[in-house]
Amino acid sequence: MKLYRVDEGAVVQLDGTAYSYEADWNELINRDDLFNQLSSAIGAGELHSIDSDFVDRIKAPIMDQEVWAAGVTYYRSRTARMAESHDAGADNFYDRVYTAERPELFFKATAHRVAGPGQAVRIRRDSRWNVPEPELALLVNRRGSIVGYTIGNDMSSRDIEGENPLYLPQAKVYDRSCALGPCVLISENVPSASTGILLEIVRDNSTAFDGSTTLAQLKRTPESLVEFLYRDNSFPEGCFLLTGTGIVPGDDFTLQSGDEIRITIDGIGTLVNTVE
Ligand code: DO4
Ligand code: MG
Repeated sequence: MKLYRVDEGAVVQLDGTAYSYEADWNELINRDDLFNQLSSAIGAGELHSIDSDFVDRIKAPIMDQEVWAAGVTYYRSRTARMAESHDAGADNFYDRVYTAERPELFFKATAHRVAGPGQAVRIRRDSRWNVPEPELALLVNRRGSIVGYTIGNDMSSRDIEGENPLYLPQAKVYDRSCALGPCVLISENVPSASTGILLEIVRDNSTAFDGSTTLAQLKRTPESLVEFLYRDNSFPEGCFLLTGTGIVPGDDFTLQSGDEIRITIDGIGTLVNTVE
């Protein structure tokens, strides 16, 4: 079952049929037993079906949720981080966090910094080396339960991050440094290890970069990341938690204005954004 946010509330999509659902987004995603509630409402004929053209009105699936992110959860990310921070003498930190019990978790965005499907993401003006980070994003309710999954783009300035690990918030948090969507897959089960994550960057109508990974490469479980995030930390309206990237373009690649970023996760869909 897929849940989309639109101006008037939400659209629920089940077995190819879309149903309109007027509800406050913050309240909806924090309901107990969301999956069964929505299934029962559809089964009981309480929702009316709508045309598929709602897809032109989809918003980022976020209102008052914070966005947080995990880092160095894939071996590919560990390698890339160690290389970019080697000259600063910081590679050891990334090596250690990959195997440590405590994960790297950092604040990423609030709703006004998030681009929805089809909207532009940004490169910060004081950076010269930038990449998208395609990540499985968890939607976690205020009680710390994972209620769904969406696609996240953790836009990152690699030169700023590599210069000094203390610059991480500047490399990661700026206006429209994050994209989420197009929908939330509402599911009681974590997507399987074989779930594919694909990234394609299109420049001047041809592929400038493509790469893929699977959730089998994710070193930590979603539940363990959430457990650390919610330790002595409350989220009154729930939160999104990006689970880290396993796809990093080569060191000679940087995003440019006009690039189209296409991120696909099996079972969820494709999130498309252009670079402003
Ligand atoms: O350690 C820096 C951040 C890494 C990150 O965002 C990732 O691995 O996805
Ligand atoms: Mg990341």
